[in-house]
Amino acid sequence: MIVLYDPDTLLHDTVELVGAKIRSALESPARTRTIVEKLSESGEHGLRTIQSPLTSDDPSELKALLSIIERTHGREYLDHLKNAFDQWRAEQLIEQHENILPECFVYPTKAHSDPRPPKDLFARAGYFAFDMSSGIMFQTYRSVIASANLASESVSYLLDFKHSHGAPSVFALCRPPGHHCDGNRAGGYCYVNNVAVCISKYRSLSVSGEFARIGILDLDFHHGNGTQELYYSDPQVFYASIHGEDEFPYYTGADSETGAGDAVGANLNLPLATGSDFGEYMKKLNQALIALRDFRPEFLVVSLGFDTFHLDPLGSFQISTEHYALIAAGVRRVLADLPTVILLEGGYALEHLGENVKSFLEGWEA
Ligand code: SP5
Ligand code: ZN
Repeated sequence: MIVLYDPDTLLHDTVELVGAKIRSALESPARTRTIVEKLSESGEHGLRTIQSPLTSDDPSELKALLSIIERTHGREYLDHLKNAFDQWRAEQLIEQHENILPECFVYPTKAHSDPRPPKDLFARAGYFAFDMSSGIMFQTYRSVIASANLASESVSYLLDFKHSHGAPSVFALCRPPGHHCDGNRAGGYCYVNNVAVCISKYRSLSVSGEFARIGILDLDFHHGNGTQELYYSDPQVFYASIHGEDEFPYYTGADSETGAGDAVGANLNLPLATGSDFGEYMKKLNQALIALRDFRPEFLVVSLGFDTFHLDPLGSFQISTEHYALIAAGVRRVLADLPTVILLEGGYALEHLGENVKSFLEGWEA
């Protein structure tokens, strides 16, 4: 398996609120560092380092990536991610390692159905976010672009058998993750939806283009509200998710959410109760896999979170390191040889994250 990594993804390093205290976010650069260390140790996992188009001498690379990202995300939103920190710095003297967190969230009113982004920087941060876990620090945009580029490049590798040696799967060490954000809102540590980047890139490169049937399997502990939102009315994209019930992001993820319009039936939520064990998890996984197989996709994106691990600080499932190999093998058994991009989402048990990733990759390749 080819594993793609970009050191620029280590630059974003933000904070979150726990109670009334600010602490370093659990979604930290150390996550990717420990995975890279683990995979380098064993050597057999085809780790490749990619250069971000933001640091490339060729400006057309960045332009091409932005045109892919802009199929999903609004330009005003992207400009906010890019410029907010520098605007703050221009207004007042601030420390390099400060963070912009939202002051006021946008909400529906009887007077305005389409509120505009406020001028005030911190109010605008609330307009373009749905929670407080998506701070903007001075290097956030660089990592967001590097992360999206890994997603985009993984599709290029997949479609280029010269690189992939005929093995139709690529794993991208994306960071920050993506599945919680939609077109105009950051949240849950996510800023650009990397699954959407993969899908737009696939549509731009593949022979079937806009007609491609695409499956998404979301295995993060949290429901991928952003990804669901983006494809909820799209009959060409099937979204299946297994996640904790009544957990973050709280307002989506019920099994009654089945899609809209022509896409009714192309959205499958499989919530699992707090504390669910591997046996219960595998029942839901098999349901998701059969639904995906029956949809007959030509391309699969896996949103892979390791916050399903029994020791994860944000999860509650009872999944162990060895189970990840069985989960991966289960996916391969039902969806054998389907060209697949796997994107890293959550997973916060730092001491075990490397071995959990390794276990998944071994199960995938077995
Ligand atoms: C990508 C990803 O995994 N994002 C997760 C973001 C979760 N942020 C909210 C964490 C709130 C934890 N509150 C504890 C309640 C446990 N029931
Ligand atoms: Zn998660």
